[in-house]
Amino acid sequence: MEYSDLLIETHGRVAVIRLNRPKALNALNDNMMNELGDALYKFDADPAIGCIILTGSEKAFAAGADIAAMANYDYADTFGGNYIGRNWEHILNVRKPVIGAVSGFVLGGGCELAMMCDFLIASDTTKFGQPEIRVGVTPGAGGTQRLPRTIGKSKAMDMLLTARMIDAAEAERTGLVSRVVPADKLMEEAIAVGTTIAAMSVTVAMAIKDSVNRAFETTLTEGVRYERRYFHAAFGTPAQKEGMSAFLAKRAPNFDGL
Ligand code: CO8
Repeated sequence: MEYSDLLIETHGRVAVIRLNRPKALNALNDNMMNELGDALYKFDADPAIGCIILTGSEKAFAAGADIAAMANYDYADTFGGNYIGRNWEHILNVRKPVIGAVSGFVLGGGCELAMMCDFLIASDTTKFGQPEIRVGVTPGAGGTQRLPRTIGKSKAMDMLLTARMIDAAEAERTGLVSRVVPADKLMEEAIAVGTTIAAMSVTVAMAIKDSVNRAFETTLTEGVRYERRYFHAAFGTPAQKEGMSAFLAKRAPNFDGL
């Protein structure tokens, strides 16, 4: 598939998917979401890739769903024929780690997409917001659900009800992002982090990701039980043999292909 709204690169075992509709600040439309799903699934299935980075431009990761495309929809379009959202959650099916490397505007559906990544590295120019209320709609891809779980109810309500944007420093304080770096170092840092992850066993990385995500869907006791199954199963993998024997032999592990 040729992509018109994405740019794709690989750096060793790290794939970079870049949202690319610069004239509309990467506003997310149907075509882009279809292409994103296609690219994510391809890299998830590619044994040469161990980690995926989702990014945008320095000015905007994404300024939200495409308002021009949605403005004239009625209920039948959104729920029925066009069904906005049918192609928004492919990213949640990706089993390999997905890092969001964000900069500039991360708004509305852009913030919701970012929150579907496994963790976020942000440039110091990033602004996060859920300004849907200002265009007369509620969030529709998890903003009212993932944001309060991530940053707490009070700050989430503040952002969702006032449309206030928060900057990268506030986002880091609240736990929305894991690292903040200067804008001109964003991709260097993200690719370095991605390379670190991709050098681990992809099987174990996928198990950890699945187990962490389980924490948001179940009780603590069930979650720990789920984790324990993966821990026991790890002893059936070549990665455990390699990792532990490398440690005991005081050498670096080689998880290539494991
Ligand atoms: N949709 C379409 N076009 C956009 C969007 C958008 N979300 N954001 C910016 N653009 C376009 C502008 O229309 C403009 O185009 P043009 O040059 O042709 O006029 C271009 O990008 C540049 O934008 P501005 O001139 O406005 O740039 P500024 O630097 O002055 O302002 C802002 C930047 C603050 C980001 C401003 O553009 C803005 O407020 N954008 C809208 C933000 C917003 O409201 N986002 C939420 C949209 S609703 C949503 O995301 C719902 C998601 C639900 C998903 C559900 C799936 C199931």
